[in-house]
Formats: sequence, structure tokens, C-alpha cells
Amino acid sequence: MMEEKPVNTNPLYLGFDLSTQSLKAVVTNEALEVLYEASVNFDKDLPEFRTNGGVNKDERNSKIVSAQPIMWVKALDIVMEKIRLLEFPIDTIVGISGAGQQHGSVYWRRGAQKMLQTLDSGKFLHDQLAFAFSVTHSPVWMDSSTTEYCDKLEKFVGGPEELAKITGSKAYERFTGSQISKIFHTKREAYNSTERISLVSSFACSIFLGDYAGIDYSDGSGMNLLDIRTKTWDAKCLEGATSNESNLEAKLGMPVPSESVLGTVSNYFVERYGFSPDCKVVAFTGDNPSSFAAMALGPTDIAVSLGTSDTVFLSLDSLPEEGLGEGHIFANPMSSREHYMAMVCFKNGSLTRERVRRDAADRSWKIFNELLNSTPRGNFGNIGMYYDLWEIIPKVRNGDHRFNKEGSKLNKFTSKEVEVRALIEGQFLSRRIHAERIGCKTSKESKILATGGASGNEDILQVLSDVFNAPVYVQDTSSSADLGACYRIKHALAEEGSSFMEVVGNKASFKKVCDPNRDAKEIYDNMAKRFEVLEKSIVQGS
Ligand code: XUL
Repeated sequence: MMEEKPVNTNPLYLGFDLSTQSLKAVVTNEALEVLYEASVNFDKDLPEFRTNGGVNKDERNSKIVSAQPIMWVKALDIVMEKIRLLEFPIDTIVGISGAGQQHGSVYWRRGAQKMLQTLDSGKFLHDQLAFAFSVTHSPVWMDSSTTEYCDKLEKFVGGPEELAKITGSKAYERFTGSQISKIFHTKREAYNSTERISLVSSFACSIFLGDYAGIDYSDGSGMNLLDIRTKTWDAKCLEGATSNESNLEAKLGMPVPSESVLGTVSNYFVERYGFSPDCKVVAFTGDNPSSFAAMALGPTDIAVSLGTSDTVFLSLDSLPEEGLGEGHIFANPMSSREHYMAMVCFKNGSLTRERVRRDAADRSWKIFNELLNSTPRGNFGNIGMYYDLWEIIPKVRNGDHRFNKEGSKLNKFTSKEVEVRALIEGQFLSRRIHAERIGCKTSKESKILATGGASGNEDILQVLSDVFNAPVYVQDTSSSADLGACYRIKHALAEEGSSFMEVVGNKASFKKVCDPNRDAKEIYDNMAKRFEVLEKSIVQGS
């Protein structure tokens, strides 16, 4: 008689976030409730790598920013030991996935695949993978040293718009294509001895898989190399980044759908930590796509992250007809074969709100909010645009711009109240215009999910709600990238064909904090049109 296999009644999911400053792990149950957490902070826990904020800046050129992949491996050793010490049944983990800081790249030396396949469970990973990398310092997303390679790539494919049509983004210094290009042109020997190039996400996934893991469609969209329609490497982009004899396609391996199960966990983890040999490894993805999955947004919803910089996230059923190149289009991590997500980053977010709070409101949010609330919606027709740093979208230099209701330029507004409202309305009008250009369409069902530091300020959120003419919600639990990994595991392991929403559903619990005022639509539809014209004039003069 065949022995009956015990049914696993308590499946757990293990999600990672290998981000810039730390490696975090979270264990959830099937209901996606967080049961255990563990983390490693690179600066504090791995001081021998001398990182600042998790990265190493080149002493002679501050544009060059890297981190050592062996540090990330060591962090994995530590976090796994911490998980072991939590003393829960590791063999009930049914799936592993994770997220990585986007765009960073890892260069595996020839022979590294064999190392991954034959890891000795009696030894630490970092001892065994010490010589696994042909480039010892991985460029990360904060690196901006590749402008000449961006220009070269854009020229080769026919210009920035053309590159955006193929890959979903114009060339950006941090995007992996230009980073690989720099290594190809400046470190040819290291490039030639590279067997495989991973993103930070697929690098971490490879360790759990005990073999090279494919780059997933969503994180792969942050490279300026992947055709976002066909989800294959674009021959012209590969050649533009390197040459037609660079063998880059083979070094990148086949991209994989973000929701794919790539195999079972490596024997190393079975023997060393007691994982079940059946535990599945689901493709890892980028940290932004993973946080996006954790928000479980509906198709007409918009997420606005109000942090040091502001970011707008959207779900798109199809590619926008125009506006490609305004921000980034990635394959949607929840349905990466068919759908897309858009991400538009604005550098001047809380940074600028805090500056105006200092200058106009004596550094007090209370005074700031009082000033904001003492002016009417539409601010008597006054419009302001404030940039402390060179902005990404729109591409303008730092500086402040103030206009009265006739559209004439002013040096100063008549009061602090007008200044504060002009800042907040201006920021959100800009978020709205650029989100619309990339395909954002609000409907009666739309919700705005606000996250990030400033999402605690309900007076600011009221303006957001009015400008977009949609209710604003905040999330009860934080929408973190490691939690997103657990959501993605549950979806990947569910019955084939089930959608992410069916599986994860309304797990993410939202709380409504404001509704738009009745007159908001008319006021801000008009103002958005005026804002767009004025913004264009600033871009042209910049
Ligand atoms: C996104 C980006 C950053 C990193 C941070 O394009 O560069 O948000 O993903 O980890």
C-alpha cells in the first residue's frame, strides 16, 4: 500500500526585499497575515563593506555608485540564520519569492552556474560564492555615470522616443542597458568572462533556485533592452548597448513571466535550513513592481506615493497610444504577459513641501495646513511650480515659477496662504497631467491610494482628491515590497488561470480619508489646462 503523504495544512510564504539599505524577509500564512520578520541592515550589520545607506560612492566621482554582490550574499546568510532562530516549521513554507532594488546588475563569472548547482550545505553561501562575480562592485540604481552610453543607445535606435516605443522608457542613466554598455566598453575583460548577467532580483532568486533564474518581464522592463510588447530582448537595443558580437542575449538568458514558478528550492536550503524539497521558487521582481502588487489596485485606481520624491503608479490594460517616454512603462507584475504598469517619478516631493513649510509656515505642519485651508480651491487663479532639484518630469531646472490668473509671471505671491496652496495644487496638477499623458483615465469607480510620509496629512490629501476628482484612501498596513512577494507567491501557486485579484482580492485593506468636493471637477479641469500651457513654457525656457 502506498504511504499517504501528509497534507500540508499550514502553508507559509516567504518573501524577501533586497533593497538599497537592507535585506528584509517576511513570512505570512495563507491569509497573507505577517507572522515573522527578519532583516539585515547593510551599514550596521555588515560594516566591513563600509557602505553608506547600503551603497559605496566612488571617492573621485560621486556619480559612480555601487554595492558588492558578495555583501548581499552575506546578508542572505545572516537573514537565513535569523529565520532559523525564529523556530517555526520551515518545512511548511510552500513558496519563496522576493523583490530587488530595480536596475542594479550582477555579473556572474564563468563557472558560477556550476557553483550555484553544487552548493555545499555545510558552508555559508558567501564562502562558496566569493569568486562567483566577474564584476565585484555592482552598479546600482543610484549610479548616474552612464550619460554617454544613454546617448549612444538612443541614437542607435533612432532617438529617445523610439527607444521609449520599444522599451517603455527613454534612456536613463540608472537603467541596466546603459550600465551594461559601460561595462562592455570600459571593462571588456570582465564582460567577456561573464557567464550571466542578473538583475538584483533575479540574482537573489538564482541563489534560492540553485541555478540561474530568468529576469522577469516586469523588472526586465527597467533595462531599456526588453521589447515591452513581445517580452523578448530587442536585437537593436542589445546591439546599441554593446555590439552585434557581444553575445549579450545569451548572457541575459530568457526573460520569464513575473508570475512564473521557476522550480523548487535548491537542495542547499533543504539540507541546511530544513525547507521542504517541494517548496517552490517564484520569479523575483523589482521593488516598485512588488510594492505595486502589494497595493492590489483595481484597473481604474491610481497610487500616489508622497515621499522625498513623489511617484504615481497606474495599472494599464494596454499601452498608451501617446505619452510613451513620459515616465516608465513596465510589464504589470500581476499579469505580466498582457498588462502594464506605469510609474512616473517626480523628484520634488516632500523635499519641496518641507522647504515651503519652512519659509511660509515656520516649519510647522499645523500652520501649513491652516494656511492651505484658508484659501479657496483654485487659489484665485494663481498657479505655482516649485523645483528644488532639476525635475525629471517635466524636464526643468531648479527654480520657482509663479503666475497670476492672467498667466503673467510674478516674483512673489501676495500672501503665504496663496504660496502654500499654489505649491500643493501645482504639485498635484502636475501629477495629474503627466499621469493622464501616460494613459491615466479616472472614472466614477476610481480610487486614489496615497502612501508615503505625506499621506498622513489629510489636508494635503483633500487637495489631491479635488485635483483628481476621486476619493483618496490610505492603506491600513504598509504596502511593502516583501509583502508583495508573498502576495505574488500565493497567486503563482493558485490554480492556473486565476487572476491576481481573485487570489489576493481585497486583502489590502483601504480606509477612505477624503471625497472630492462637488465643485472640484470644474475648477481643476480648467486649471489643469492652464497649468499644462504654463508648464510647457517653463520647459521650453529651461
Ligand atoms: C526606480 C528606482 C528606485 C529603485 C529603488 O526606477 O530606481 O525606485 O527601485 O530601490
